[in-house]
Amino acid sequence: MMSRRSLLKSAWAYASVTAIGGRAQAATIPEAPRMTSAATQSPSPPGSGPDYRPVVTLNGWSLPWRMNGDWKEFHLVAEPVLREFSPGMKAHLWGYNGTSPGPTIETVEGDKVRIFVTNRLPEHTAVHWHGMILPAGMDGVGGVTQPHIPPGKTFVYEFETKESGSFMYHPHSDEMVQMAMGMMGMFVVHPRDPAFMRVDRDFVFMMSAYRIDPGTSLPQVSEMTDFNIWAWNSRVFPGIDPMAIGRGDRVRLRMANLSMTNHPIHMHGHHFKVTGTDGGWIPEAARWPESTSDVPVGVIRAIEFVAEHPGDWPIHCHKSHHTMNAMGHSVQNFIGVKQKRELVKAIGRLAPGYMPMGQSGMADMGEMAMPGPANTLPMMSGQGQFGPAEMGGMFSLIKIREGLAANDYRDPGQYDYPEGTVAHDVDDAKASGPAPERNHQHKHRLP
Ligand SMILES: [Cu+2]
Repeated sequence: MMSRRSLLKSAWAYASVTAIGGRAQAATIPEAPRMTSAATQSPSPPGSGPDYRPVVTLNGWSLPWRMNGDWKEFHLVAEPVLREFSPGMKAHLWGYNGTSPGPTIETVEGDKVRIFVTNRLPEHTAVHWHGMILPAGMDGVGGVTQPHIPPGKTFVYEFETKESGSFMYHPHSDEMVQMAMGMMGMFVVHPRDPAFMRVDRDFVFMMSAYRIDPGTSLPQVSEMTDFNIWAWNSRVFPGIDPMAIGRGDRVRLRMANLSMTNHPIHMHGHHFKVTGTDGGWIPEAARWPESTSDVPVGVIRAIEFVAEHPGDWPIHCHKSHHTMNAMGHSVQNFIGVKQKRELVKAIGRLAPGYMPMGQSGMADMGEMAMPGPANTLPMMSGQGQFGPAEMGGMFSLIKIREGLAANDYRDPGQYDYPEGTVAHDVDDAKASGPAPERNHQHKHRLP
C-alpha cells in the first residue's frame, strides 16, 4: 500500500489547477482551485484531520479544502465551463470550478463544514445539499430557505456533516435550466471510524443527459425526453475512463442520477450488493445480490463487490439507446430490405447526413468513419482488441488485474486472455477442447 505521504504528493500535483479569487479576498475566503482537464485525477487523501480512503471521481476530481480553526472550508464557484464529452465533441455547459460535474466534496462524519459559493453565472443560483441532514436555512432552496445568490455574489453555507454516506449537490434556482446545463456534483461523507465500510477502491460518478444537436455546442435546456447524449460525469464512451482494479480488491461504486430518466446499470463478470443510498447505509441483512441495479432519478446507489475475476468487464446502462451517442431518432429499420446504393446516394445529396440503417442491422456503423457534421460523435464507436466495440454513451470497462499497486488507477491496457479461453470460430485451426458428450439416457420424447 502507498503511504499517506506519497499519496499527498501525487494528489496535489494538479497539472491544470489555477486559482481564482484575488489576494485581498484570500484571508477570509479560501482560494477556489479550478480544473480544466477531463482526465480522472488521483484521489485526494486527507492532509489533516481523521483518516479516510478518498474516492476516485471518474473523469473528475475532488475539491481541496483548508482548515480554519475546527471548520473545514471549501470554495465552490458556479460558472460557465467548456467540457469535452469525448474527443471530437465539446460543449458549453455550466458547472463548478471549471468542470461539469463540479468537483467531489469529501468530508468526515462529524466535520463542521463551511462552503463558500461564488456565483459567476449570468443568473442567480443556490446550492442544495441533496440527502444531507442539516438546519433548514442551509438547505439551499432559492426563495424558500434563503435568498437566491445574485450573479457576482458569494454566499456561505455552514453545517455539520452528521452522517457518513453518499450525497450530491445541485442548484435549487432555475433548476431545470441549471441542471440541464450540467450543474451538479457528488458530496461524500466518510465514516469517522476508517474501518467501517472500508473498501480498497471507491469510485463515484453522476449520470446526466443532454440534447445537443449535431453541429451545435449548447444543450437544449427545455428538452424533457428526447436526449442524445447519455453521460457519466459529462463524458461518454469512448471518452469515459476505465476503472482499474486489483484482483481481490473490495470495490465500491457510488452512482448518482440527475438525468430525467432511470438507468439500470449492469456489470459483467461479478455479482454485487447495493450497500447504500443517498439516505444512508443499508443494513447487511437487507442487501441482496444483483448484476443490474436500477438507479432512479434523484437517487444514489452505492454498490460493492470483491473483484475476483481478472478481465476487461463492461459496465453500462442496460437501456441500449443509452449506450449510443448523438442518436438519430429518425433512423428507419431496413433489416431485410435491399437498398439500392444509387438511391441512398441520391437521398444523401438531398438530405446531407442521411444514413439509413443497413439491411442486416446497424453494426456497419461502428466501422464506418463517415464524415459527419462538426462537433458531434458517431452513434457507436470505441475499439476493442478484437474489433469495434459498437458502444457509446453510458459504457465503461472494469479492468481487473493481478498485482495492481494500491494507488495505481492508470489504464492497465488490454486484458491478456489466457490461451484457449476466448470464444472462437470452430473452423479456426487453434480450436481445441473435448468434443461435447452426447447424453443418450435422458432423451426427451415428444408426447
Ligand atoms: Cu440509461
